[in-house]
Amino acid sequence: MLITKEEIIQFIEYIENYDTIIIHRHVRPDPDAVGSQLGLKVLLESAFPNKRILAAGTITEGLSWMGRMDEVKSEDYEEALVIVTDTANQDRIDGKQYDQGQKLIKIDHHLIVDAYGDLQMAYPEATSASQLITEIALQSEGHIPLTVEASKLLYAGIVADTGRFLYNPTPETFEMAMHLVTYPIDTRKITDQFSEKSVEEARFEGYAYQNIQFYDEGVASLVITRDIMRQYGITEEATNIVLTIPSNVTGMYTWVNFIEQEGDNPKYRVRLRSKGPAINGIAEAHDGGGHAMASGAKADSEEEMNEIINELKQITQEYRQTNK
Ligand SMILES: [Mn+2]
Repeated sequence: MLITKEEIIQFIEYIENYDTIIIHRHVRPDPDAVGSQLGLKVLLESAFPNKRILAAGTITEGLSWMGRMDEVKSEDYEEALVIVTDTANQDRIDGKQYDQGQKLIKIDHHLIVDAYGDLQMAYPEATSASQLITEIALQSEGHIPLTVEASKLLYAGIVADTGRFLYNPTPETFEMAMHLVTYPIDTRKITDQFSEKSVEEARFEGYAYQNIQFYDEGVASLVITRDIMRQYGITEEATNIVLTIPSNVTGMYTWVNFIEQEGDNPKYRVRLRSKGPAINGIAEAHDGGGHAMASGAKADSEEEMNEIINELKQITQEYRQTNK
């Protein structure tokens, strides 16, 4: 268990003191954001049937299988406790009235860059926010017991943020998952929600596998034109599904996708990924930025695309030399 006993006691005290509780999470939600938000909502609803528990924010079409958001009005905040899950900084909170409540609680697993809230349960060593919500339920000594409905949502959040238990799961990750699967939930069905693709997407993946350039330097690149998107019936958003392909190819350390835009400014959107050298410097040099292993940039010409590929080759070669 990661969360301290004192924080759990404080958390339950806050919950007991408010009749209206509004739960927020980050913009452009992923399954962990929604899983932790709605998982906590259904837990509190079942433990405190007389309280009003509201989920704030906008949900995307792709996550509607997890549940729905509530309509939250300004006056709802007046006497409310507000909880924000899975959100490192206040700029990224979906729903700008999150600071209009009586008290604010943060529950998050990202690096601590913005310490906000009257109570902060921030544990970067947790692999998902859903893992932390599960812990709260287990540590609550019966005040907020787990339910089947919550287990589905929290399991989905854990599965999504760990890439189906592939990315650095910890003993706590498995421990929480173990408790969740003691409930009658269809884990296969939940996992399938993340791996299923349409026929168009499957065909487009085939195109990507055939057309990715693999360079000896350990760099891979793929150009996705508007023509190709049209031909395969794929939206620009869906082109994301081929981005990770080179990560499973032996000898590849950095890779890039160039996605052609409608207009000329920029001509290409650039998605950069790495499992070795930091690539955010290259992204910054090309009108972008991001994380060391995942960044975005822009390219205005074929020439700039080649520049980016050459820069990747250079840092990748350097990285391979120093990490033999
Ligand atoms: Mn998360």
